[in-house]
Amino acid sequence: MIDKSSPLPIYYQIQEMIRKKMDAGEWQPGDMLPSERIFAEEFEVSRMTVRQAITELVNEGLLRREKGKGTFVAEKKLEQTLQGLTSFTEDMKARGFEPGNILNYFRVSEANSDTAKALNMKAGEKVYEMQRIRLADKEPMALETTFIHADLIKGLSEKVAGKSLYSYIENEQNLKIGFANQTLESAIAAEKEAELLGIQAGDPILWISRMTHLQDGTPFEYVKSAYRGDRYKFSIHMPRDGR
Ligand code: 16G
Repeated sequence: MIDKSSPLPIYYQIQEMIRKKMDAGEWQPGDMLPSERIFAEEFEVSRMTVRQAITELVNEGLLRREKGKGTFVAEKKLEQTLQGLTSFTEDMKARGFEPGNILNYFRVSEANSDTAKALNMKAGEKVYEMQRIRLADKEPMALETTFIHADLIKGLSEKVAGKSLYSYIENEQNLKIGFANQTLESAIAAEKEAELLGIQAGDPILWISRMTHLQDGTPFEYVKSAYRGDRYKFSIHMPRDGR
């Protein structure tokens, strides 16, 4: 399969071969690849060449290396569109995943200056604060820390926090959610986030900060979320006439 007389570099040919096997479903997410030594013997190339091919695919996120174990086909990333305001529960259901929640804490607290500014309230006023690990088919995807304006969204409890917040607001409180403003920043996971997300400290994450408003423009929710960089990609539709 490797053509040494081809002008295409050998490491590139090895990469293409790996990509093809993945596209064809011959190698599935979670499968272990043959070792670099086996590849090198099979293709009669140096291990360095094999390593170069694999390292690039690891950097692209298609493969992942596990220390002392080997190289594996990475899980496919979930693609999340950035237009349209949806909830985690809705996003997961739309993709055929079972949404899940691990509630780390739920409490009533006082807004600090940062939260007060985001929610247009005075520092010290009452907010609900909760932290949830959001799961797709039982796998951690994101860690959300949420602050809710307690005078606007009444009656929040641990029970509600364990389910869909947006569904509670719209269907049980009969309020209309209007729009959100959101920022995305790349970062690396600290020890604490890594442990909760089931990744390693130093792995890439995406910090998303969202401020959500009711239809009349009042902000009710301030959320800071850490999304797993190895499982998420975001897409956006950009019409030229939207300038
Ligand atoms: C999404 C939102 C979060 C919101 C949650 C409600 C982002 C970055 N975050 O995770 O702000 O609180 O959905 O989901 O998109 P729920 O209704 O399932 O609780």
